[in-house]
Amino acid sequence: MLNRLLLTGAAGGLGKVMRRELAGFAKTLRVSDIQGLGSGAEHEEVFQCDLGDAAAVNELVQGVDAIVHLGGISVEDKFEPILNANIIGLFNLYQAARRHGVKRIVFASSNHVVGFYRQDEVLDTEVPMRPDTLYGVSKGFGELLSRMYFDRYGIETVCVRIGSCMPEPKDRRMLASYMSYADFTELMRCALFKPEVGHTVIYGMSANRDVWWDNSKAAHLGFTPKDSSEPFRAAIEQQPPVAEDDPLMIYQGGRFVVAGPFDN
Ligand code: NAI
Ligand code: 15L
Repeated sequence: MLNRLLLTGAAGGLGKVMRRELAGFAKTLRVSDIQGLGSGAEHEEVFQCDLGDAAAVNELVQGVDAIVHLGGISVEDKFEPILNANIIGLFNLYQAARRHGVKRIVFASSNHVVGFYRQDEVLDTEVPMRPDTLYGVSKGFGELLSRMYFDRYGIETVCVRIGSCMPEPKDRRMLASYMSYADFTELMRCALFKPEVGHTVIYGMSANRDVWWDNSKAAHLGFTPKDSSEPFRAAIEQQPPVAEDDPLMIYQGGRFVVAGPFDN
């Protein structure tokens, strides 16, 4: 068990679930977000701050053993908020981790770093990135930044290219990209407690029937998903048909490949 674990993005969809699930991983769970998080349970410390605020992030990271970093912009957006949260914010986090001797971070990357690959391709974790959005580019930055902090300072990071981690898959594409909360929690356990992880990239998916991603190069994490999108297939196949040329059915990133806004 860790002494103190920091969870960022704790007010988000996945963060709310992890706030509950990670409680057993550390004596103290420090939870953070730019949004309010309530007063906090007995085992929690609550820090509300903007990841773009370097001084606040420095204070946030002080005294923690490890970080599960879910905070940031989680879909396509204008460049400014992505720059603040996902690029400057991530730099602030790693700088603080270096200063305070944090040894391990789990970084919520995204399948959108490879969103322009087609759905009939199977990708391992070393294929060239083909981001589908500015959002995807920012996650690619995070993977590179964490690599540099490992090579220079020995801070270990597991970058999880999360597929679609939500209560259930919402459309045909997510039958391949779905990851259950239980499988995500198990991946967090592997990523936080395996003795050595170095710098590892892994796709975050359940044991789905249709597979776009090959995690063999991350086998040392010992992660075995148990759930699958199959129980949801029948309901999803009842949805209205999707046109063959709809990006939802062509690209791994689905409709993110056409998501705006590029307004300047
Ligand atoms: P979410 O959008 O629900 O949660 C993100 C949280 O980050 C929010 O609570 C938000 O307030 C916080 N945040 C945004 N800007 C911030 C800032 N400047 N400072 C501090 N906090 C800030 O996203 P979700 O679904 O919970 O995802 C969590 C992480 O996992 C995100 O980094 C997302 O990119 C990544 N991810 C999630 C996937 C999923 O299927 N849920 C798929 C791929 C990646
Ligand atoms: C992501 O990166 C997003 O954060 C999430 O909201 C989902 O849309 C997911 O990817 C996806 O590709 O389904």
